Amino acid sequence: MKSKHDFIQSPYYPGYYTNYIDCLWLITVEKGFHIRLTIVEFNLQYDLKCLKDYVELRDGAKLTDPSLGRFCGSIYPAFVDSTDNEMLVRFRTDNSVVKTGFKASYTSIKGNQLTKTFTCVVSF
Ligand SMILES: [Ca+2]
Repeated sequence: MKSKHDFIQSPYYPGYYTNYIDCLWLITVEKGFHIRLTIVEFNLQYDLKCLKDYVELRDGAKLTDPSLGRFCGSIYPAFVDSTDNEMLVRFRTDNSVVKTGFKASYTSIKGNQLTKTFTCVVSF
């Protein structure tokens, strides 16, 4: 069984990654748990549609599973949660311009712990 807390990072991190990378990480946690991926550092080549260098997260084990987002440049969410107990992370780079890449941690969360409640009251 995998540990419940671990890191993934781009090749050579914190050094510069290389061109023509296509990395896949399949994160699996115990059934009945979800995955929360938290990005710690993120510095990729930027382009408007994230077609050059990018990290894309899939809500499942396959590249055809729904995307949880594609990120590049230095714009990324605080964390991303999977629906079930698998998440596929893909890191691709094109043929030019390299940066320091990314580091992310993930943890498993019991189903009902993902539920968030939020209340906001504005008084004048
Ligand atoms: Ca590039």
